[in-house]
Amino acid sequence: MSIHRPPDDWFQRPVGAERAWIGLALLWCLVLFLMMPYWHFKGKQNSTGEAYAVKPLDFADRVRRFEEASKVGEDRGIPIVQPAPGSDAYLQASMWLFRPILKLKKDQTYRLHVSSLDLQHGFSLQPLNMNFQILPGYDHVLTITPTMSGEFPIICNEFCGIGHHLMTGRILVED
Ligand SMILES: [Cu+2]
Repeated sequence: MSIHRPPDDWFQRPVGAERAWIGLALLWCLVLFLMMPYWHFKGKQNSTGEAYAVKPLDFADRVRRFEEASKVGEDRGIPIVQPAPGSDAYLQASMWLFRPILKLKKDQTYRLHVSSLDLQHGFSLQPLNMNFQILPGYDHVLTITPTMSGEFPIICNEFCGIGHHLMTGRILVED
């Protein structure tokens, strides 16, 4: 420990391998920095940026109405809902479940509204690894067009409490 200031000539310019590594690290920082705007325009899984303010209870209300209007089944108490192609679909996140289970048609486009009733959750679509934040107070609209049929689990990837590891949902896509 020292209470004296270092000598004025303490700095020595990096040379040789040290200089090369600093240069490489800086270059890589710039590449990653430029990837952000690049991916914003060229990435195929960006959100539309379309979002609206919504009160959590109002959103829950819309989800209930959506479920009642297009329900086609039920699995362990969670409704299975099949919206008309091209229409609005709703997904509600809350501690610690997603509802409803969505049944979509391949190659059809939907406007998927996602929001949370309580705190921040994560929407991670598997196995495609698409990720979005789900925030209470925001109705976030994702324009989605499934290109594969099958069953796609949704997992919450934002730690949200004691039941977080159990928080899963599903999107079913049929031909
Ligand atoms: Cu969670």
